[in-house]
Amino acid sequence: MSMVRTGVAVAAMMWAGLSQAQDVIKIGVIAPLTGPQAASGQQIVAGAKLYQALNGTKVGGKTIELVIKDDTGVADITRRLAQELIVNEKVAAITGFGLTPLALAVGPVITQAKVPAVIMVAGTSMIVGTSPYFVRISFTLPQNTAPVAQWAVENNVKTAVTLVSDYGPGLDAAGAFKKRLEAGGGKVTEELKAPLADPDFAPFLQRAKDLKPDALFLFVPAPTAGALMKQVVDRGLPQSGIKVVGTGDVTDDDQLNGMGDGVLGMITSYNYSASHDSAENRKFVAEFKKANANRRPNVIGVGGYDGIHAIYAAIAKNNGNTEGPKLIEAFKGLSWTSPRGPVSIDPETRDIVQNVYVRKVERKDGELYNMEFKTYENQKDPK
Ligand code: VNL
Repeated sequence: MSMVRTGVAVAAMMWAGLSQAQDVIKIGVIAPLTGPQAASGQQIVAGAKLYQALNGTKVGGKTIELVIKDDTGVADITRRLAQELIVNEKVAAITGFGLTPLALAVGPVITQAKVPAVIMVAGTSMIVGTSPYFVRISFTLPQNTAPVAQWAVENNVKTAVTLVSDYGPGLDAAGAFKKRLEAGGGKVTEELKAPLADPDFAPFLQRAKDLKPDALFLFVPAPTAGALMKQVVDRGLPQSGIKVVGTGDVTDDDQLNGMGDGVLGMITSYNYSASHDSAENRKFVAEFKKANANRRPNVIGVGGYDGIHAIYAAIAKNNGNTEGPKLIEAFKGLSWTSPRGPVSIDPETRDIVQNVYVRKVERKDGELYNMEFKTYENQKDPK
């Protein structure tokens, strides 16, 4: 009798364990939490955790569990972690990817395993086309560059020099700037490229100053912005008669206050500003600061937040079914109001469609902000 009862009890416990496992959906978050890109990883994780803190962990009766891993910004580690998360943890999707090479490294893994990967940061245009399982909620560099190039055309810039980090997003940004400026009658007179790792910007900035163009266009990945802009300001470029412009990566919200008054007046275009004037953003910024020792969210923080939102929305749309081929379909055509403004996922390309804003660095309430003054609505990647 007691053996029967024990058997029943064990079976009941096993059943409880099994149904509990089935009720949990694991999502792998791979981010550079240490190393030179650590600032990006911290923003990803802070944004992702904030989404769960504000919206709970339940979707369609299941519990969403984030499994967070540090790839240290090294692509081979990103790939290995993706494999381990898929094979051992049985994650329904992976997300994160703080740099273009880190996203590209997981393409073959997700294609083979048929597991969706949601890109929260990487911005090189071609990434999403390399696997039918990629979705992007961040931005593309051509998308974020075209409006500031248009601003240059409209503000009498006839000659420009471009200075970018020498890898995918930098080449995309420089190419997009040149295309727009030259379509508007201007000319890029020199295309400078600085190494991605440990760059010394001094010789490039001196070269740009000597060339005396009407404008200097800049792109570096956001965590490098502070180092670049210190050199730009120290060399007096903004005062030299050259209009210094860029994508919003170089006036990164996470570091803008540390750049000082030398960056006042700088024009950039971007998909997100911490000063974006909407109810959703005011709440997002206030809650992010509260949860992160008053740190300001940047484009990557909002990427972490929106990436988890997109995953929740896709799982909800499928009533909790997370089979890879069905889950990737559910991302197509999603639309929502992000802290950055209205966004959607293009069902054809799986890339983000969003507003891009032209902004100017101004002082507000004692702090530096990128103040939006012109909006280009519903921008796709301008292929
Ligand atoms: C990339 C593009 C990375 C823009 C960034 O910061 C950024 C990338 C980490 O595609 O590697 O601001």
